Amino acid sequence: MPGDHTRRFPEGFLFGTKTSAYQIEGSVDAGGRGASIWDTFSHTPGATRNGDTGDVASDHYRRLEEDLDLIAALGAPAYCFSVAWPRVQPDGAGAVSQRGLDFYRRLVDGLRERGVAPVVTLYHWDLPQPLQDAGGWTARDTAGRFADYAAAVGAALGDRVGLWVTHNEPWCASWVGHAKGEHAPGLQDLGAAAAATHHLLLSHGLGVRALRAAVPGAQVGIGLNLQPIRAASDHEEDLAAASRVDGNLNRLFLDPVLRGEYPEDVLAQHADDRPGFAVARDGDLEVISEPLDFLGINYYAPKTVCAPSRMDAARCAGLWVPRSPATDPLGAALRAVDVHRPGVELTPMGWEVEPAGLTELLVRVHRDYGPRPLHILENGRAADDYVDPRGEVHDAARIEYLRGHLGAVLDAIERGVDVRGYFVWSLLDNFEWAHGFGMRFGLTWVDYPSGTRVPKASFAWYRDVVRAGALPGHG
Ligand code: IFM
Repeated sequence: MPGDHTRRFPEGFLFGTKTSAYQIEGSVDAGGRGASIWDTFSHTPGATRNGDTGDVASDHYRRLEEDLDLIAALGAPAYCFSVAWPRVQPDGAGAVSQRGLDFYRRLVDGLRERGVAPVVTLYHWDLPQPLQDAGGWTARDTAGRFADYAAAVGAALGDRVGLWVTHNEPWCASWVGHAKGEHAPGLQDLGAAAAATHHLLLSHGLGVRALRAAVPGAQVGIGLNLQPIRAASDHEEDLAAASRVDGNLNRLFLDPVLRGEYPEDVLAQHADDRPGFAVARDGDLEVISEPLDFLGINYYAPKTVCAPSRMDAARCAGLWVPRSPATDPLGAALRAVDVHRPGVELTPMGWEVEPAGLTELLVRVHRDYGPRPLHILENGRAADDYVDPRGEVHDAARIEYLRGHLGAVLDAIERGVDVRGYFVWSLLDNFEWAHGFGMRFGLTWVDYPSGTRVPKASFAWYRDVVRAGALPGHG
C-alpha cells in the first residue's frame, strides 16, 4: 500500500518472550519442591476461576525439551523465565536444593545451546509458604531471606546468565495480594500492603547487592508494571483521583527505586494504616535505590479513573463505569473508580488497547527519571483464541496488538528514549492467576488436557519480525 514502510529496530535490540514459574511449570511436588503461597491460595475455595490451580499448568517442567525447541523455533535472541523460590529453598531459608537448581541449569544450558540468552527473574510471586507463615512480605526478615536466595541462584547460574530481574511487578505482589485480596496471600489490609511494599523494595535492593557480590558483571534490573493514569475529566476531584492512583501504582515504585525517596503524598495517604510505611528504617532507601543496569517496564494498558462522587458525571459524559468502588478495597481507599472510554477496544481482561499509551509511558519515565536503558519486559494481550477445524489458531487481534505496541516502542526510540529490548507476554498460554486458564496470552496455544502445543499465527508473525529486525508495514 502506498505510504506503508518497514521500520527497523536498532542493531542489537533484544527481542524475547517471557513466562513465570508458577504459571507454566506444574509438577509442584517434583524434585523436592516446597509449597508456595500460590499453591495455598489457588487451592482455597473461590480464590480462582473454576478452582483452577498451577498443579499442572502448562506442564513445562515435564516438557522442558519440547519447550526449548519451541523457543528455538521462534528465533528470538532472549527468553525470560522466573525461578521458583520453593524449588531452590523448599523452606524459604537455609539449605539449597541441588535438585531444584538442576532444573534451571538444564533450562539455562538448553537455551544457550540453542543460541538464546536466558534472562532470569528471581521472584514472580511464588513465596515459599513457610515464609508466609512467618509473616510473608509484611515481615522484614523476608527481605533478608530473599537476598540469601538471590545469592544462591546467582552462585548456581551466574556463569551462564547475563541479565537478572529481581522482582516482577511488586505492585501486584503487595497491593493485589494484600489490599485487594485477589492474589496470594489473599489479604485485604492496607497497612499490610504498605509494609509488604516496603519489604519487597528492600529485598530488591538487598537482592541487587547479593547478586552483584555472587555474579561479578551481572546486569540487574527490576520489572515494574506501569500505566499512564488519566482523569475522566478536568474536574479537580477527578484529577486528584488520578493523581492518587498514579501515586500508588507508578510513583510509589519508581521514586524509591530510582530516586531513593517515597512520594510524600503516598506516605500521607497511608499515614493511619498500620504497620504501613512505619516499618521503614534509616538507610533502607539507600539500599532500595542501589543503581540499576536497566529498568524493566511491563505495559498492557492505560487507565482512566474518576472520583466516586463523579461517577454520574462520568456516565453522563459517555464513559462506562464497570464496577463500584465497594467491590474494590484499594479503589475505595484511593477514592478512585476505573472507567472506560467509549469506542476503545477492551481485551477479555477488560484492559483497553492503546499502543500510544506505551510511548507516553516511556517518554514520561525518560523525562521524569532520566535517560536510562529500558526493557519492555512484558507486553501482550489475552484474546478469545480457538483452534479452527484445520488445527490452526488465527489470532489476528494479538498480531494487531503486537504490531501497534512494537510501533509504539519505535516511536519512543525516535523520541530519544533508550529502549533496549521487548519481551512478549507470553511464550505459552498459561495459568492466569485468579482468572485460571480462562485467559490466553500465549503465542502458543496449550491444549491443557493433553499438553499439546500449537504455535498461533502470532508466533509466526513475531518470528518474522525478529528475523527481519523490523516491523513490516500493513499490506
Ligand atoms: O500473567 C501476568 C503476569 O504474571 C504478570 N504480568 C501480567 C500478566 C498478564 O496478566
